[in-house]
Amino acid sequence: MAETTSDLVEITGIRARGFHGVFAEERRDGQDFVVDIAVDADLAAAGSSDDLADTVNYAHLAALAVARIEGESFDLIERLASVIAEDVLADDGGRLLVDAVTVTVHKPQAPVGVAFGDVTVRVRRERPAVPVVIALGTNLGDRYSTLSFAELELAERVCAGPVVVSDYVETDPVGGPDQPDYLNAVAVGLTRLSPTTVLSRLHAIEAAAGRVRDVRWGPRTLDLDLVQYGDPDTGTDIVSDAERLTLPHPRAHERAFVLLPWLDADPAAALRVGGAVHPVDELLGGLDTSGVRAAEEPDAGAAGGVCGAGGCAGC
Ligand code: A4P
Ligand code: MG
Repeated sequence: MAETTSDLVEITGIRARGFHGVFAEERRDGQDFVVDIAVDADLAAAGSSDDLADTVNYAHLAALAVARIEGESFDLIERLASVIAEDVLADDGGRLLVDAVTVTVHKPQAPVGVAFGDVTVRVRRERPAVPVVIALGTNLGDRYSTLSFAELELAERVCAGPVVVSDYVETDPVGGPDQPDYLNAVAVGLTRLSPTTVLSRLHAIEAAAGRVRDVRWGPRTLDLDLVQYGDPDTGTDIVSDAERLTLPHPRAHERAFVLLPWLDADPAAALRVGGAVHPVDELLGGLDTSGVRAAEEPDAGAAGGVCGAGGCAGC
């Protein structure tokens, strides 16, 4: 099962006046509450880009905490800590980066009746497991070994629980320069990682399979696209128009080499297109599927190709 990253953004000592507590005086007079927030997030991109857009802004975290301290009164600081944690998971300022959050609430003026140093409550919340759809494509090297390597890596590094992978399909290349036919598949599973962490794990798996990014839409040993994150049928899917991570994938709805295998992996699949949610079989009805054929796996003994890929277990 995929582990979250060990990178952290942490802000401590966020102080504001609130009216939380079970006693009438606390509700009437208020007191100071102090909050610490630590978010687990993959900071590799920010570490190399030096761009605030690639990390969680600690000022945003502080604003969320202050809004809750000064907002609706709760009896318990356990509740205050929980709602702050839920707010951070639901809204990290559009970064889609937070894998988990730890919130500590201090109540140093609590009416304890004896001299004391501090009272604290700490909660840790992870993202709920949500459905994730990943398109796999390869047209260089030993394509079968590469896809089976990618399946194992997705199960290990991205997904929580079982991953359903479609049958492989042989497909005519769409767009780009003259290039060999592709082997495509779609994997459907659950993840507890943030969308940005999923994307960076996909890039790491591509790199381990020898992917070199030179020609856009050009031939590649392995392409892993995040087609959809969350469930559009329940409105929990993430929609993003950021260039570094567009969700759902902007071209998935027009590609038979994605939709046909996806339907194989999940016959009830649905995809959001321009605000409306469509069953994938309905979207497929409007597409030319003649460039997508069932793939015939070669003899196991014929495998070769990407056996140098780090950790490859498919050869
Ligand atoms: N990016 C933004 N959103 C996403 C997302 N949802 N999933 C960014 C994955 N990446 C996303 O991708 C370019 C940039 O898109 C990344 O930096 C990422 O941050 P890339 O994988 O580096 O380059 P690419 O794959 O050449 O570009 P792109 O736009 O992903 O191409 P497509 O749409 O994947 O098309 N024909 C057949 N038959 N089968 C194929 O699999 N694949 C392609 C590539 C073309 N023709 C094909 C196939
Ligand atoms: Mg791609």
